[in-house]
Amino acid sequence: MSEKHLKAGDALPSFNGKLRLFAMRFCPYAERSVLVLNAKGLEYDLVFVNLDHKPEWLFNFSPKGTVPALEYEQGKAIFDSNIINVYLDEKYPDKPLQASDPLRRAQDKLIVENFAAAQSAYYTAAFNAQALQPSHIENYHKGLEGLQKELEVRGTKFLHGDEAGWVDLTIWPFLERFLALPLMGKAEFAIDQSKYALLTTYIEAMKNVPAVKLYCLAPETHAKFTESRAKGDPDYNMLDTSAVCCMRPRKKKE
Ligand SMILES: N[C@@H](CCC(=O)N[C@@H](CS)C(=O)NCC(=O)O)C(=O)O
Repeated sequence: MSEKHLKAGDALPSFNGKLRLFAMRFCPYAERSVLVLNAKGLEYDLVFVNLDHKPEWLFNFSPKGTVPALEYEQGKAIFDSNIINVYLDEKYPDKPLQASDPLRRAQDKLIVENFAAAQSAYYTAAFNAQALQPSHIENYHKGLEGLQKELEVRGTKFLHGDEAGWVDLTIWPFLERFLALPLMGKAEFAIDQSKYALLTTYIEAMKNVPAVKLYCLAPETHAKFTESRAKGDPDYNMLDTSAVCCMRPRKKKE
C-alpha cells in the first residue's frame, strides 16, 4: 500500500494481483468503497492520490479523475462509489450487503437519495461557509430526522438489520464527517443527544462495526483536514496512512 498521496510525476505502484482501490484518505466516497471491501473481507490494495496534483495515470482508471476507482483486473477499472459497491457485492456474493428483497433495496436507495440534501449542506458548511443559508441548516436536520425516523420504523440496530449493510456503509462516511462540524464552529450542525437519541445510539453502533473501525477517523482529524482544504492547501499526508486507524488521530512520521 502506498503510504503517501501520490501526485503528478509519481510512478504507479506495481500491481500485486489484488483488487486495487484508488482513493484519497479523507474522501467520503472513497471511504464507502473501503468499507464495503472491508465488510466483505476482500483483499485489496489502496493507492492514495493527491487530488490537487493528480498523477497522470489516475485518468487511465478514472476518466474524470475522481476517486474512488477500482482496478478489478490489471489495467481495467470502474469508478463511482455506488457503482463499485454494487459490483463488489454482486461479484463476491459471500456476505451480501444489499437487502435480498427488491422493495427493500429500492427503499434503501431512497434513504440514500433523501440524505443527499444533508450531505450537500455539510459541504457548504465545511468548505463554503460564507454561502451558508438557513435552508442548509434546515435541510441538514431534515436529513438527520429522516434517518432517525427510518431507524425507528425499522426497529433494527442498523438500517440494514442486525448487521450493517450497503445502506449503512453508504451513509456512514458522511455521518462520520458531520461530527466534525461543531469543532469547526458550526454549532447549528451538532447532533444533540436530546433530539437525536436513537440516531446517536446508531452512530455509536456504527463506530463499532469492524469494517468501519478499521478506517474511520476522529472528528478532530476530519476538522483539521477540512480546515486545511477550506484554506486551499489540503494536507493530504497529515496521517501516517500506512496504518489504518480508528477514532484516533495518528502522529505524522518524520
Ligand atoms: N459520485 C462520485 C463522487 C466522487 C468524488 O466526487 N470524489 C471526489 C473526492 S471526495 C473527487 O475525486 N474529486 C476530485 C475532482 O473532482 O477532481 C462517487 O460516488 O464516487
